[in-house]
Amino acid sequence: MADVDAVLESAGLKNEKVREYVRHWAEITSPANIEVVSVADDDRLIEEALDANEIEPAGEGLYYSRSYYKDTARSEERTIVATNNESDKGVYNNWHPAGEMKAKLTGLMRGASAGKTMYVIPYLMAAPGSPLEKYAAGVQLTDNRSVVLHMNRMARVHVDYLNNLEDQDSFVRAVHVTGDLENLGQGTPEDKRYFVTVADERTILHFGSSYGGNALLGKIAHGLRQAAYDGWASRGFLAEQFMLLGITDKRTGKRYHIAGGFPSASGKTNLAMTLPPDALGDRYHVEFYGDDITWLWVGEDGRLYGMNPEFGVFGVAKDTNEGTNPTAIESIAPGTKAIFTNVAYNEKTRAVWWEGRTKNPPADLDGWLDWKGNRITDRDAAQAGDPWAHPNSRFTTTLANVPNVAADYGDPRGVPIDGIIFGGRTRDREPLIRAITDLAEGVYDGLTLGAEATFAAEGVDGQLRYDPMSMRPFMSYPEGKYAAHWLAIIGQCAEPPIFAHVNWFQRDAEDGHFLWPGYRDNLRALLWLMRLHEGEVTGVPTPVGILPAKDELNLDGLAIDAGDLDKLLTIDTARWRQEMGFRESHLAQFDGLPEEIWAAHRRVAAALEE
Ligand code: OXD
Ligand code: MN
Repeated sequence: MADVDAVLESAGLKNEKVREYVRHWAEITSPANIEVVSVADDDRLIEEALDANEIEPAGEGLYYSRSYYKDTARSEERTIVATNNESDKGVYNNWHPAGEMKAKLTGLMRGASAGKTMYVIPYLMAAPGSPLEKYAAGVQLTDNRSVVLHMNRMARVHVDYLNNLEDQDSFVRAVHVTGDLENLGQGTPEDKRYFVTVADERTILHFGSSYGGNALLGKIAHGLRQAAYDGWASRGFLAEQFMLLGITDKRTGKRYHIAGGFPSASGKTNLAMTLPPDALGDRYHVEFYGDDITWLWVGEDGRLYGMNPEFGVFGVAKDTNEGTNPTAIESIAPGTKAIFTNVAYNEKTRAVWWEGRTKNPPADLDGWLDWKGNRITDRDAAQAGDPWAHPNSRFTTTLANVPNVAADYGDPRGVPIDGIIFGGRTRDREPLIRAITDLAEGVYDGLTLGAEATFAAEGVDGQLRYDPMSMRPFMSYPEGKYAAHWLAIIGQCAEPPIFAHVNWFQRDAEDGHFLWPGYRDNLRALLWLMRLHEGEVTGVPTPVGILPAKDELNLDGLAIDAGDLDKLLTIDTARWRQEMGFRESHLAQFDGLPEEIWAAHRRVAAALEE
């Protein structure tokens, strides 16, 4: 093995605590080489990855990668939050003792990088100078070059972030070892994969995957699980799986910022990157800040501030096209250095394609390979309908490539948050938008967020798969304490944000058509929310929140059936009463849920009975 100290010295890595950590894990994982990387190495690493056939060219300045076919998604069952204190055990965090997990992972990682290069990735999950900077530094070790290429796009990567730390020891230790992917028993009782965050030691140990959702540790484990734990342990901030966007009213000059959580497949990335509908484009400018993570804290002026700790977007490709998300399409145009993963790829033309990219797949099948690398022309009749791309195929691009990225997206002060929204995919019951002005009721609404089970096997008809605040896969401490922490942080705000629940997916009970056009028109609901917050409209009170009066929604340029609009703006009380029963059992799982949350639940239930 290389002389670790000589390598770190020549890379300018001066932080002695980081050096100790690299030495420690290099001894365990036994790589053949060690290399410290920064974003400046990206072009060289791309060339090396192309030469090694780890990635393929996908047009000018675009790249294609394929992960092992059993390694294509985050694995929630194999993901664990460990600590040294059993009272950290919650419902969703899959808690295990730290000692047991560290021993297990050390065993699995021992010698497991033999013959490979260990890349040292010093990163920052914040804009430098952020008030949360001390929670943002990390060093990921990985034996996978493609993971480095992704981290270069998703985080700020440079040794200086670690050299310049005020407390040289305050960085997240994030170790990623790919393992022998073909022999890990993915999804079987012998599954050897472990994705562990040892939250009270700020150490992340992920073994057995090279897919982004398990392997980009800055994003998935640090940005959410570790940061949520740090935010609670310090009583200082919240880290949530939220998008963040800005709206400027060009007429009044006012700017608004809205953050929000949506369970997967509920349109979070499309909303984050939205543009105004054409008819409102002259008046409103919509800016993108982030599509997946927001850290939130209270500023000295008593306002809630938010920032996206990421540097890029790891977006779901499926159904992304010029109609659903034109800004995403521009962000992966030639020259952006975007990387596509597990989409379909044409080995002759270097084109990529995924379901929903165009209405029909390319007509000329010559050269097309599906996400597993199999020729489309070799498919037999039974395979003819199989998707070309994996449903969880992705594009990875930097924030700066998104055409409507906010000019101040890198401002370390973050942006003041005016609204927090929650939204699931719900075919009935949930109106287009209902605003909530009471803090406990807003937090209660977030805790009961859910999306419909997509098919019968996943759940009872009409019952949601609850995903509190869209953090179910990232919960790192008990839900009761999580709720109390939310109440405490937002409770400190002198000017608290308004809450709202949105639903773009309500359908007609008879013929199933979507009642609301969705996509860019969703801005209309958010504009109403901001007007309500400003006291410009009053809305219509209901037991579950304030709904827009019909004439308060800006419908300029939108042709919508009057009957559909009525349904979008009313409450189905009987259906809501049924929902309250499901909510009660959901919340009852959580130990120590604050009385304010139960009181909010009882208030809503009582109002529905009136
Ligand atoms: C996720 C992601 O898996 O953002 O949630 O990639
Ligand atoms: Mn996510």
